[in-house]
Amino acid sequence: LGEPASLEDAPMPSGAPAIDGMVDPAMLREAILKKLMYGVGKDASRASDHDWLVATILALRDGIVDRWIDSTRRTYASGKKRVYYLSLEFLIGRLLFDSLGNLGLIEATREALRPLGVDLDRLREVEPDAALGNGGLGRLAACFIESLSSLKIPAYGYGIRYDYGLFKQAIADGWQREIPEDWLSFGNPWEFERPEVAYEIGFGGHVVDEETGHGSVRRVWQPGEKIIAAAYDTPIVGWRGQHINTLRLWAAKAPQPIALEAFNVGDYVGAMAQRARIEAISRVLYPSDATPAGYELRLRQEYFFTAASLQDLIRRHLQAYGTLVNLGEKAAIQLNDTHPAIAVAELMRLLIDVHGIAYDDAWRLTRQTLNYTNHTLLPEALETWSVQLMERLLPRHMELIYRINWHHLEALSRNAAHDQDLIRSVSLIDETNGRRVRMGHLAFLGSNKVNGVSALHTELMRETVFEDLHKLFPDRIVSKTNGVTFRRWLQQCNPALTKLLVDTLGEGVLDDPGLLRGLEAYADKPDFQARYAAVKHANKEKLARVIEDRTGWKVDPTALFDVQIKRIHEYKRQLLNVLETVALYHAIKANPDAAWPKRVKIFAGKAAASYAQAKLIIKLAHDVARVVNTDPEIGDKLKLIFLPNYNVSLAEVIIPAADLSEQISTAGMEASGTGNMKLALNGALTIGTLDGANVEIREQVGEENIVIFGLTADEVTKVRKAGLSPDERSARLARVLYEIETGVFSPEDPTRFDPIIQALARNDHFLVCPDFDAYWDAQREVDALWADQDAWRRMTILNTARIDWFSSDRTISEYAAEIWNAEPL
Ligand code: B1N
Repeated sequence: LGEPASLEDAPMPSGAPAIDGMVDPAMLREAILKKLMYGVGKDASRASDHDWLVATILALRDGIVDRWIDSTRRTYASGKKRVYYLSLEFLIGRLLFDSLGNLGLIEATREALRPLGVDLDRLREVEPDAALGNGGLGRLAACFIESLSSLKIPAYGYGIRYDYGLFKQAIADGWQREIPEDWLSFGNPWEFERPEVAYEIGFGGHVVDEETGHGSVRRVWQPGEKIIAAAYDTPIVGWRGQHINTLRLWAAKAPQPIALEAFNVGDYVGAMAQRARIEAISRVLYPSDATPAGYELRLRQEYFFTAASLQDLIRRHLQAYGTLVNLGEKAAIQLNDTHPAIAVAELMRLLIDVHGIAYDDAWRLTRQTLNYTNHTLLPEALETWSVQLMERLLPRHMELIYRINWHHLEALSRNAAHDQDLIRSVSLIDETNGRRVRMGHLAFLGSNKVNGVSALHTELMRETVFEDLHKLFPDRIVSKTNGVTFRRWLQQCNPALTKLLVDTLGEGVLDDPGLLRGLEAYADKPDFQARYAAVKHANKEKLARVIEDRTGWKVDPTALFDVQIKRIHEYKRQLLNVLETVALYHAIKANPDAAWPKRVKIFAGKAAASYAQAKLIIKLAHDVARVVNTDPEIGDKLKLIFLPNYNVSLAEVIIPAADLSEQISTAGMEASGTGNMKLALNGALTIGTLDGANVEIREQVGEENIVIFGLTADEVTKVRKAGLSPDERSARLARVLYEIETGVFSPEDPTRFDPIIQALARNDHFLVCPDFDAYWDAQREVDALWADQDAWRRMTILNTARIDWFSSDRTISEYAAEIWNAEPL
């Protein structure tokens, strides 16, 4: 497809970067008005908020481009190693305040727009969320690319430019409905289409021997189908605008000749159908979180973006160095879960078949360059692809996987390991259930380092799914506890708390979260406590308005705001929380005059479109809410709220307003969690199990500043082995279940919740019942803590003070030092 020119080849800008002029509101206003006129084609008197938003972004983008090119040039000149983060998901959310905040232009932009009668905060709300991800894994990728820029590490994020992001959730009569998320319908002013950066991606066909002319033959893949991957670039601005990296997303396009050939023989409609089939690859994000999609289109998506990204980075490397022998020294590739794990075979294919490198050298280069992050141990979430499908779609890759497996198993037997069970367990091919390729094993073998996302999760990786591989390669698995970017999850979403922190600790706290530790000295000071509490109260008033607006329920902002916000999944145990709500309802009714603290239980989250049990839990929450929220005897003592359409922007409103953070997964099942970190940072107390990063949050904030309950991961394993008996339920839990089972909350359909009741009765895999009483007790402990408001404030201030380690800057610094061997510019 010719030599793709790109940003890297652009001429050096002359003079001072345009952005420096933007700190002057008058100049910025000029720039925005020009963009409105010539970029949007609108007159100021007729412009809508959306027109103003586009004009503002376009003006800002001009300033960004200068620095972007400058960053790219400095990267080239430095010769430093580049990091490539391959992820099928980037859950970015809105970008306006990310970029403005990091450039220090929020106030200047506000001033620029004000005389035009335009309110920046209104524009902020108009920007669509880029929801190119499902949940934690995709949001982590977004935090990581922001931290990579902030740390000035030369990096690219690579992913797919889905036309449709994660579906919008509507609630109709308590049931979830999915609505397409058409985020591009008004265009995307952030991105640059790069028609010159395009690669051919093959599928199907067959592999043939070709004479090399030196008396030997080589294997050549002749794909039956070719698709174009076209690049779209978005600048990712780092803190204080000092470095800007690129998020490069690929869109699938049909190559012209296919359509033309068919057109020439008269089949115009057939040609168009073919085109639609091809372009379906980047049409829509798979809406499953921690469960595999398993369909052919998913494998096509995975290979499509992986192959395009590898071709692109190899082209860049060759352009700079003219050879691939130093690929591992100049490029580090991070595989975000197994979704891009086909990279192991694709990189081998490119090195051997396209660049003529010998197998052993290619394997060494591959192993030097690739690294893999595992994000879940749920057995149903571990990706495998049937050998038959792989042979049909990626025949050369399947050959290479067999060869990699042969070398791997051969090395085993050379080391005198003839244990058939061991061989079966470490083989790349799972033979137990039809023949399937284990993508986790492939990623493990092809990587330099393999990491888990919290200390506990990493340990469980070593003990469970990768037990035998870990014994063979004991140095390969390392732990990299997740983190979140404080720019978005403190500075942007909670400006009032940020101001209080800056007033108290100085500006430096924006650059170095370690300075938050200075808050410990203020935790007991009544005037600081009062200011901290006032910030929280104002944030809760704002959330209360959103709740009324979106659900119609009125809530009291002085009540304890108890939040569980995350994907709906049985292992995350929203059900446990709903059951406790019912038990609390009973207790208040039985003793209405006791000193019950007012509590608002707030839920938000989407269920995978095909996950019936999760959707039923959403319905149960709504049915319980209908009874509890309208009971005059209960009043403000208890409210259950389900906020629809949880996304990044809604999280930015809920998190600063939360008092209590629910992190109650079955121990051993939540790999890390990242909402737990955001909530603690914003001054919510955690109620949680010893799971994922909760364990490390407890270590950091101190066990007196977190409420831990329930079975540990080890105990969960033991209880599951021993089996449960349903008659061990307390009277309190039995009554709750009895009422749900007999239709007290669903009189119009008394058997509605039978699937939930049966799941608990049959084997209760997620141990909702065995943990119920401990959870109830922990919640009553929370009631008691809340009753002493001074003590409560002290605890939450200490959470903010001691959460600094969970900055994604720390996480990325660790990846850079211990996995990538990459340095900042
Ligand atoms: O990744 C997050 C963790 O904080 C969460 O604990 C973990 O559940 C989450 C298949 C996944 N694991 N696996 C996925 C997402 C989409 C998909 O198609 C699996 N998401 C997680 C960040 O480490």
